[in-house]
Amino acid sequence: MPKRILSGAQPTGNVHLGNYLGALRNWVTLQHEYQSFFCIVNLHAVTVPQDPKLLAEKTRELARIYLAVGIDPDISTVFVQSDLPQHAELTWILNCVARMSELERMTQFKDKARKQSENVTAGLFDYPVLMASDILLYQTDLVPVGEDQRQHLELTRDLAIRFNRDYGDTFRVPQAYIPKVGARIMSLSDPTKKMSKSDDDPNGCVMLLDDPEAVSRKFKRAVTDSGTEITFDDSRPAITNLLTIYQLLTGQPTGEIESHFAGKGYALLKQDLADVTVEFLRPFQERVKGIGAEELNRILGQGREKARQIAGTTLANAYAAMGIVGACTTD
Ligand code: ATP
Ligand code: LTN
Repeated sequence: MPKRILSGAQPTGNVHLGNYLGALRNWVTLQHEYQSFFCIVNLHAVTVPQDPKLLAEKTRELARIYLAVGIDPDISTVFVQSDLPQHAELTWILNCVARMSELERMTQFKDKARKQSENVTAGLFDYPVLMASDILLYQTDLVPVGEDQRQHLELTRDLAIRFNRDYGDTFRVPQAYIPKVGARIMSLSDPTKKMSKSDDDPNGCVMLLDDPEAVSRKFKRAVTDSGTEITFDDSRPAITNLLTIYQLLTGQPTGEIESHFAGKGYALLKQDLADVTVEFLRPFQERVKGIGAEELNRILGQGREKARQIAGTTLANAYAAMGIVGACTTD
């Protein structure tokens, strides 16, 4: 049996190059090697306020993006988190295993709570437990995510180990799978911060659905380092970030890229990078448009059925292990 992977992204805002290069792109490769589950985590999205109409639209748009980047629904399971009530049910169970103190240590919670200060929901605090449920329900071996999710993965492992110890072997203990190159794409306007859709400066972030003009403009305005050298060098984070994006999109080795740009100026690097990005985005955006509503319904329905079989069994086992009997685990 091939090992199983599961990952997910929130249907909020717009998907950007950081999401693609740090996450989606790896999923596409991994699906050929692993039994793969890719989830659209709309229940995570509502841990902060969302416009209901927009959330519904973005949920389907993200499913289209998964498919258009190359996730193949015939070999991978693509599904929407809220279509499986088991995610919310297992979250309750794991809430009774997780400790307040360990959730209080989560840096993503602390960052997000600081930004919102007053209206921090219990759901935001509980976000990592819902994520643990997503992962543990499918007896996942590996979880491909960006570096920023490492702490959540550690928590997931701790919860699985604790549950198994206290109630008997129920969950497979998963591992994070964090790619070495491109795990963290930085903002074009501030290379000390990760590229993020919540960036205050919209020029820092190239969206997968941006038109060619926006792509060129954003790369043209990208900040650079002092000096003129175009080489991969950790002490020059802005240029290294641009070169990393170039490398991931072209697949060329480091040395080849450095000699291509040797003696050339930053303006040319930015122009080349914009061209490469536009060429990558054009067919992708065509595919997004080409996925009709009925086809999407069929794919997500098929994903839900495949997911339900596994999630239902795991949840039933977890209930039984805890002595929660007579519980209805099918919907
Ligand atoms: P944002 O910070 O833009 O709001 P996010 O982390 O909330 O992004 P999600 O949609 O939840 O985005 O995550 C999708 C995936 O993209 C995750 O695996 C996350 O680790 C990854 N990711 C997000 N930003 C980057 C980045 N700048 N570089 C690499 N990977 C990233
Ligand atoms: N927290 C993740 C999204 C996420 C996820 C998951 C990733 C929710 N559930 C399960 C992997 C596995 C994020 O913000 N990127």
